[in-house]
Amino acid sequence: MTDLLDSARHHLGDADTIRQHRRRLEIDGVVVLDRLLTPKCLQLVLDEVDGREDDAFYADSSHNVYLTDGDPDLPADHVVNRQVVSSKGLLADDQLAETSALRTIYRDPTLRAHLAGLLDVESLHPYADDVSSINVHFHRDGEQLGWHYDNSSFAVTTLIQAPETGGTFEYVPEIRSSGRGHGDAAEHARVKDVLDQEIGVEQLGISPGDLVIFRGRDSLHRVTPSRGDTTRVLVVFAFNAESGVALSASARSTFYGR
Ligand SMILES: O=C(O)CCC(=O)C(=O)O
Ligand SMILES: [Fe+2]
Repeated sequence: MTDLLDSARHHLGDADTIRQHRRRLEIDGVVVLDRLLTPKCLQLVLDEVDGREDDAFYADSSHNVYLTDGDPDLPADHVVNRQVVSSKGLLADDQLAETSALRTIYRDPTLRAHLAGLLDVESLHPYADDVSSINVHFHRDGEQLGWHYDNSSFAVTTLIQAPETGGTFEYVPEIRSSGRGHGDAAEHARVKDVLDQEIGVEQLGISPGDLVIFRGRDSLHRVTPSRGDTTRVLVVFAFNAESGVALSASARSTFYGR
């Protein structure tokens, strides 16, 4: 077990703790292991990514909440066609050093077993491509991630550096249970209410070093615009329940620009 993680704080690998975390994920759709990354680890990651905002890929794209092309048979103001803005930048896996502290965390067998247990899958595997497994997101002043559902059934993230203000993770739990497609009329009505700010949304209070496990395929979520001179830095650790899964060429082009 790596000493970059405060494993004692969260009893990583302990069967009872895994059960508790699994239950919390089922009920809330999210589990936060606060301060799992040690201060030393956070400093190592900050040193590694310091000044690398210019190496990142900024899609500066608009998209619908489903991350699809929409439906030309529906009106432009239908939620399937309504566009939100995402402007954050990202460093892909192959832009990170082989010796990165993030790889040590990603490969740690105790953490992986803990995550597999709480996600109720047999084991977790890296992506079979050179871009997806570990990503670093930068949100500079004014940058944001618009409302969306994730393509993957779960996400594992860690905030490395918070902006001065903004950059808040907001979500609406369990807004659909299909996990795929453009949804039905009831789901469209709920999405419309979120986009029109007609219903309240949850805000996840997180600090640097917290590990977040989130079910993003059925919960609409976004990151509000960051404000100030301090860049929001967030790491996404992407896993698969099966081995050999690689990103499609079109998704690679959309999310990584190559
Ligand atoms: O930046 C975050 O906190 C969430 C990132 C996210 O939702 C995503 O990468 O799909
Ligand atoms: Fe997401």
